[in-house]
Amino acid sequence: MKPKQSIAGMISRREILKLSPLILLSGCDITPGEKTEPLLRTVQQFNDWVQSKVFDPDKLAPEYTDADVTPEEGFRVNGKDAGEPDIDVVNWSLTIEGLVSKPGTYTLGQIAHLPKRTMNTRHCCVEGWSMIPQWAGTPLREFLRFVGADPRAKYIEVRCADDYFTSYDMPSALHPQTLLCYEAYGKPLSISHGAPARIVMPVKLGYKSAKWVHTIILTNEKPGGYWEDQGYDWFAGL
Ligand SMILES: Nc1nc2c(c(=O)[nH]1)N[C@H]1C(S)=C(S)[C@@H](COP(=O)(O)O)O[C@H]1N2
Ligand SMILES: [Mo]
Repeated sequence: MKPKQSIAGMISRREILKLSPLILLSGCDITPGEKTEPLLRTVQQFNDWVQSKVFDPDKLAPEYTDADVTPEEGFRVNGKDAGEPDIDVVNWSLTIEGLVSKPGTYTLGQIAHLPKRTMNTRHCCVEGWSMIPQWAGTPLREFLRFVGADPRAKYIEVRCADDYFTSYDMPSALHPQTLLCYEAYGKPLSISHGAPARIVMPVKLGYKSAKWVHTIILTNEKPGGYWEDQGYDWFAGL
């Protein structure tokens, strides 16, 4: 990915990220333990804060032509578990809770009636590989408007059928390319890729694109995530 300019426009974002806890730990020769936990948290919070300042809500991730799309055989599956959770695609519904005026459950039919966006964007896994699938779904912001989400809520948490979870800052959730995705390659999402609906967020690392989403919660208290709680970057912007 192309390095973004920092606030000052003088040092690249990568350099800011060099302030990551591991480097700091080795540099200061502190062994991880109970005492370093608050330090790690402080550095992570600083890192999230910097990234949220650098984030431009109007800047789109690159979109590619159909000729650039990764052939379907190359549409890789990845996840914390080897298999897939049991999903009842037919009776599935999405629950929305927290700071919304119309909390409750919503069917895939209702979601599919909202405006649809198709996009060829790159999915970047933190493990060092990427691909360009063709995604389609409703922009998450359309769904959030539909359910009367409070735009002043600071965070959004998503929970998944495999007990995975992650969370986002509101500006990233409202980004035009953040999808509540239910199709890939012009077909309903397969179970292995997160059917019936997942998040796709090309402005963030792949672990933010949660599969098998069943609940969305709007909150002002910063939630964590499956990988984030193990020390992975919370903001995870590209
Ligand atoms: N529910 C759930 N979502 C998840 C994961 C997971 O383990 N569980 N793994 C993440 C990671 S690390 C990646 S790279 C992508 C992989 O999506 P794909 O299988 O469609 O390629 O899903 C993300 N979303
Ligand atoms: Mo990933």
